[in-house]
Amino acid sequence: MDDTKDMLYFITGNNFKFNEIQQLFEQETIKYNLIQKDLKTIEIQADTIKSVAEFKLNSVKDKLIGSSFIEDSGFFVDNPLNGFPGVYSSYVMKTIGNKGILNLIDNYEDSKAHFSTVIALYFKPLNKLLFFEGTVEGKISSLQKGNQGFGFDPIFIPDEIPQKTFAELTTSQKNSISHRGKAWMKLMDFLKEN
Ligand code: ITT
Repeated sequence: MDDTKDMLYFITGNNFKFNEIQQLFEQETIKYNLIQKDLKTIEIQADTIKSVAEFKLNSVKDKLIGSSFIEDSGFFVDNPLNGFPGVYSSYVMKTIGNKGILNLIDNYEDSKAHFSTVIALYFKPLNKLLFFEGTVEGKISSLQKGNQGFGFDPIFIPDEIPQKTFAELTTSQKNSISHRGKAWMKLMDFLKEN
């Protein structure tokens, strides 16, 4: 760790997410050390992942000792499930999982899906809460494929790489097109300017 740099805390209990962000972070030259903190956050059931993210960060606001961010992600099957599971993604992953989602779909060729991420940053120097969003569009694979990544990755085929699921990509390939990668780039642009 570089003692001359400020700390930037990523509050998450999900090590897969942290590893993706850490790999992106290592490509940058910025005045921060990135540190994972697994604080118990509260995830409310709201209509948008932005409201979930805002509540999640505010639920630990009293415990923050420096600039800190959380992120909330959702997986949306736009066709044929009208956006389900969306804000219910964690619960659906724990209950019916990828197999359950695949069972709800007949026509994989015509399916449409996306991932969205909202990063909520508490930026200490300005005492401000800021949001950075990222989305990736794609469709649903008829079979679970690949063993990289996590969560819904084995059933999501991004439009940019139409032959492969997210779980068949390396972390750096996924990061270069993913919801999380895009939200992260916006956060980086902000931190470099401030
Ligand atoms: P936190 O501690 O950061 O809250 P979490 O695992 O609860 O971690 P989310 O609520 O943001 O994260 O994620 C909702 C669900 O979506 C969860 O089941 C994840 O596994 C899944 N998910 C999130 N990002 C994903 C990604 O990049 N690829 C596949 N699935 C993802």
